[in-house]
Amino acid sequence: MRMVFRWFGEGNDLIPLEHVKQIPGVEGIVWALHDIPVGEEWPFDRIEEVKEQADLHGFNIDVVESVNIHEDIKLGLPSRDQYIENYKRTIEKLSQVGVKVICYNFMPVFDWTRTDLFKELEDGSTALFFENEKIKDIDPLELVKEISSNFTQTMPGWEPERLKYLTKLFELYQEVTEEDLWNNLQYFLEQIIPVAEENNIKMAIHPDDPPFSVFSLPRIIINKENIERFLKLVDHPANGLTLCSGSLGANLNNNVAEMVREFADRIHFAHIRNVKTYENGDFIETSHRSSDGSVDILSIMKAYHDIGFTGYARPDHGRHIWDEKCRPGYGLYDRGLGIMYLWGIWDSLERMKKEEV
Ligand code: DNO
Ligand code: MN
Repeated sequence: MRMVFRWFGEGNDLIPLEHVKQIPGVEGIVWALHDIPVGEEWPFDRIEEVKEQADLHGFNIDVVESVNIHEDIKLGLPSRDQYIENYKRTIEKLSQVGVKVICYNFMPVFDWTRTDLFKELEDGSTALFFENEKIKDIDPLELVKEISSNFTQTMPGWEPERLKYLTKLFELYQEVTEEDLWNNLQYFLEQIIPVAEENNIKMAIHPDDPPFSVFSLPRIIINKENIERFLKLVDHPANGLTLCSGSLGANLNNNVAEMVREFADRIHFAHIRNVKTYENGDFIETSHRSSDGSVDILSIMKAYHDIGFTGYARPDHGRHIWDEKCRPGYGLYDRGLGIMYLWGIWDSLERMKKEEV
């Protein structure tokens, strides 16, 4: 397991890389050019700039999260071909600086969806929260306004240039069924995977978050059956997964440890976090500890260990603790604690394995 840490870039992330360096066992940053509009080709000098910053701290830049997919590709519009070409050029450039994994998602309109970014937990910390009833009643535009008024930095997936087109996008998606979305994903993959392979890059789709339809938008990367279907769309190692325990875990029927075993050789990137899910469909993000949420992080780590996982892993969202002023879900402290929990489990498993021999 190769531990990495998501970092939003110089001037865009409040956490200095010096501090990330103080978390044990982190070898790389998970990065992106967050200010480049979705669909555009990434400029090579900007990519090199990130490499230089990472080099200064001895971090690798092997994992990019995310090169986002333009809506026209998801919608299957004729203009998608140009955006797919841009995506290919970006893959080629990323490969030149040694990138190995590209995380992306295929969720219509929104990346993750929550109703509250700072919901208080019993211990006074706050975390991202999803309230099922609220989602049913609220107009998506209202939610976006409410959510965006709570933070000043741009959140990936919630970029202003995308949100301006929200009403139009919703209209366009009215015509798109789940089957259409599958076809549009296949069209994208059939063009992208050969380029990824040539460039020694693994594509790693992130599951939908939450793993069910929100605002009547189609959602497809949501459970084991659908992931099986996804992997067969282009049955090649370069067409792989970012297995996110917290996203999938928001559906209590998803057994993430089982998925780790089943999809072992196609998991290129592991997102590890916990959520507490309630019967009414609400869920809140918790600490990484197994006993704090509904996702059995211990079994998941055991599964990764059993398959001999050598891919990249990162702690996913954390809570906001110790009065840290941070980007929702992406503070330093709780993700640092998360990493130590994950290493604690991993090291124990390693030691036990050695002692067995
Ligand atoms: C949620 C997070 C996501 C993720 C993107 C990947 O679990 O990991 O925001 O970054 O969906 O494209
Ligand atoms: Mn994730």
